[in-house]
Amino acid sequence: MPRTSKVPAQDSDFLTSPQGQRIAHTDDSLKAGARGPTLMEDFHLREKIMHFDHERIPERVVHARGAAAHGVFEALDGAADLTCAGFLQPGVRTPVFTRFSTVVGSRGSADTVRDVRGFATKFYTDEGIFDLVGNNIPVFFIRDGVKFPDLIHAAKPEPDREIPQAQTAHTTFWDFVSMIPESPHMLMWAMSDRAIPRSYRMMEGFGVHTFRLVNAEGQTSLVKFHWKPSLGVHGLVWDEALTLNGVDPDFHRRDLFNAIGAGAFPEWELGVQVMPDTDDQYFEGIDLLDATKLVPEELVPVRPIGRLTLNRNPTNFFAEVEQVAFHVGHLVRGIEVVDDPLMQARLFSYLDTQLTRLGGPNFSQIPINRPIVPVNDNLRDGFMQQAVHHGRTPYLPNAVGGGCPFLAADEDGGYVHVPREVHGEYAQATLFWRSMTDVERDHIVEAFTFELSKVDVPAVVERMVTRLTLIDEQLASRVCVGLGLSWPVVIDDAAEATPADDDVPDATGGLDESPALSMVTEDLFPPDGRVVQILANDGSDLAGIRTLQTAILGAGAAPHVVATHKGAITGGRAADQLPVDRSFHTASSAEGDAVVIAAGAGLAGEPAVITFVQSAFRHFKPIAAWGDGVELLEAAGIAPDAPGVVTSERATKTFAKAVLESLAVHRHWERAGVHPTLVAIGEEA
Ligand code: HDE
Repeated sequence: MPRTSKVPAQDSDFLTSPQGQRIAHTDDSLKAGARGPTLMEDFHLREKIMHFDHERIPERVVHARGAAAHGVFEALDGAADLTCAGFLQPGVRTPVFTRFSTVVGSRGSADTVRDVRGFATKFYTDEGIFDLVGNNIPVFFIRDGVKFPDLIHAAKPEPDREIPQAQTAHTTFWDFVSMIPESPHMLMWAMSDRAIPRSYRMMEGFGVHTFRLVNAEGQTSLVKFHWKPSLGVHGLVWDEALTLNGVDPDFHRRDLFNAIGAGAFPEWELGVQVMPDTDDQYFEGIDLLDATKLVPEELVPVRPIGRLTLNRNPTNFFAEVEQVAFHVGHLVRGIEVVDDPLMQARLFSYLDTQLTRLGGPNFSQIPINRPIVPVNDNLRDGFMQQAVHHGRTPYLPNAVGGGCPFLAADEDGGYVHVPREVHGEYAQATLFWRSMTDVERDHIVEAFTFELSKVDVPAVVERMVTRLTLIDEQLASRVCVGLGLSWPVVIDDAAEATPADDDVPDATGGLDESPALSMVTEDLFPPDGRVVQILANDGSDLAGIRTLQTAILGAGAAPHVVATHKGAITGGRAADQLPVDRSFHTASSAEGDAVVIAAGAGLAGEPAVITFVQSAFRHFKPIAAWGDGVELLEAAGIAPDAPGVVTSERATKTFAKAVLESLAVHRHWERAGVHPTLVAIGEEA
């Protein structure tokens, strides 16, 4: 549904001033002589410069860097008994706008940094706006909003030097979190590959907090929201993330924009874990008001209630992606928040921040923020008021205005809060570590080692290693190997190491492991929008490349021909030409999901191409070659029978099918050997 502005904007064929005067000349200012001085009466100059001077608005305090898309949400029949929310009744379709973001970096920072990702969706429902403002990680660093400014001050660039940008790998972040006993669970997630997603399209999303659903009979239940991507959950490997920050700092933004542009519409299933609404709001020993805890899916499976499809790119980034204002208090009847102190602070913050960011209290009138239902809010005036309100009774109760607008009772669709009485653990971090596959553990060890290597105060490192010891001794000792620390670390001041947050004896619901926490699975995923790089050159087998291109496109993936030069490559005959998508000057294997070497390319003697193929192999990606393309594999030291390597005499359909099947696995983790830190601590088994 187009969300257009009624403000006159681009409806003249002539260039005009903002006041509508047609402009005859815009290249020179009005001058007294040929070279100046410029005259004050040049209203066009002054308006043009004045407006330009004020084009920027403050970026978001957090989540400044983001990308978004429009789409549609269709309810399945899973929630009808849980909530009276109209948009969750079976078959109802609701327009939506979803914005993904990093947390720490500024607006212009790179996409593939290690960070939590925001996953915020605005539902333009028939009962008003509902915003689900979540993250791609199901828990949070802190459980009380009063600590949020401290967390963000510690994570943002250090204020004396404004370094580093968009990173938590620095002293102040680790100084702070090492003293926050509830943070290790989230830190485990943040140091996992979840924090370097392959694509926004391949992330899970979580509401994080518990919500209360209310059905038509007034019965309530407590739920946790989950978004599950149809493409599966996939990460980059760290080395790729580093490369991409240079090669294409817009990697995630571009990926989303291109996928939607190409018709590979990303999809997620919305689901809920449903828990009983008990007085203490605990479930199996897990505090449902504590955002540092999750409920394992093995205890409460996720019940699907809807499907989100993002199918339209923004028309104007500023008007839509920058000006969209999410707020956790934008709720519709049938959905309520709970007493969780993190949520309660958010309820204040999201409204408040818009006053500075969007310049006043009328931000709901900005096109992207407008509800699609009639509004009559009795709110008046304020900066940038767009409405011309009529009448003289913007107050209630009134008799002069006939008592309008009326209050809506429950049967009129009014939002009625369910009355509630107010009641004024590392176990889950360990559960996370135990649930990881070997390769995921290796990556967590490497991430902690990288981040703590950037910390220049030894006491902070030691405090953090002590915390890791409380999660798992093997984890701590492996990190110590990389940091060159002896283990166990002895802390002089025992008081420095705040005790583990295990006051709740069993916050794991009795589970030793929760496989749902792991990203590395045996599942196969559709290749929609995945990039297959075909390495070619003049003299390549163009017919073979075309066969492969057709098969890849047919499967919904994107073939990129990468050659030594841009323009076109020729086959055996000069007349036969094929367009090149990228040359090796700009292409990196980190941008692709698989590499195929064409016959006849003769690239085996090119050092840059050898490195290209080697890095794809080191990043566990499918690799294939046909004909004498195999020579490049040999030059790169890659055995043709290594896991995830496909070779063939010719580029037949069968070969193309094998490449696509290999792509569905995403990465061939079997290539990973025993991690050196395991050898170092004598646990190589
Ligand atoms: Fe936010 N958060 N947050 N946050 N948050 C903002 O709102 C805040 C928290 C999240 O794409 C701000 O409009 C406080 C948890 C997302 O526009 C601000 C606390 C979760 C986005 C704010 C939290 C989030 C924001 C900045 C602790 C995951 C981006 C600009 C009490 C469930 C939305 C703005 C978008 C944005 C405050 C904690 C997610 C300053 C005070 C937990 C996805 O209001």
